Amino acid sequence: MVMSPQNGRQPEMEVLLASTNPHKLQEFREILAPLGVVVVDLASLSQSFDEPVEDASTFAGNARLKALGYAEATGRVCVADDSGLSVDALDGRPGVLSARFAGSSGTRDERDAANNVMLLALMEAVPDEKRTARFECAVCVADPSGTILAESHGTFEGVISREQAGDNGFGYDPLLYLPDVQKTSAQLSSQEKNARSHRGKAVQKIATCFSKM
Ligand code: ITT
Repeated sequence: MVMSPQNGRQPEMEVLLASTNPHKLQEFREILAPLGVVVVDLASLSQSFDEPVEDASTFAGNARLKALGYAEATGRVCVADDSGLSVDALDGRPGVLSARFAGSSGTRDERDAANNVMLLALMEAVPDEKRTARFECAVCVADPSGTILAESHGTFEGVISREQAGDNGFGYDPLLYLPDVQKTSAQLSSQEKNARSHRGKAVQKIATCFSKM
C-alpha cells in the first residue's frame, strides 16, 4: 500500500480496487474514506489488464482470485469484492452467478434490469413468508507477492419484494426489501446502505488490516 503525505495531516493509504464495477468503486470509496484509505480505480491506470476468469464456486474463492490476479498483474496491493444475492426459495441462487443471472449480453445496467425481471418472475408464486434473501460479500486484500493480507465476509438480510422500488444503488437493490425500515435497499441513502450492507460489514471487519499497512 502506498502512503502519500498530505501537508502534515495523517498520511493517506492507497489501495487498488480489483473491480470493473463503478458502483462498487463508489461504495468502497465511501466506506474506506473514514479509515483514511484512498481507493484507486483500475480505469485510472495507464495500462489495461485482463479480467481474471471468475470460476470459483464460492464468493470467497472468486474474491481471492480477483485480488491475487490483479495484485500480481499491477504490482499493487489490491482489494477485491465478490458479491451477490442468495435467495432461500431458490436454494441460494443466483449466488456467485448474480451478475449474469439472466445472461451476459448488454450493458451492466441492461444486465441488472434483466436480472431483476427474471428474479421477480421466478419468485412470483413464492409466498411472503418464504421470500427471505440476503446480499453476501466476500472481500480479499492481497499484495503483489501473492500474500493474502486479509479476508472477510458480510451479509445484508432482507426479503424479495413483489415489485421494484427505489433509484439508488445498483443490481438487485430495488428488490431487497428491509422490513425494519419498510424500504428497499435502493431507497436507502448511500450512507444508510453502507452502514448496514454486506460490503460495509465485510470491510469494517478487516479495517485494522488497512491501518497496519
Ligand atoms: P467485478 O467482478 O469486476 O467486481 P461484477 O459486477 O461482475 O464486478 P460480481 O461478480 O461480484 O461483480 O457480481 C456482483 C453482482 O451481485 C452485481 O452485479 C449485482 O448483480 C449483485 N450485487 C452485489 N452487491 C450488490 C449490492 O450491493 N446491491 C445490489 N446488487 C448487488
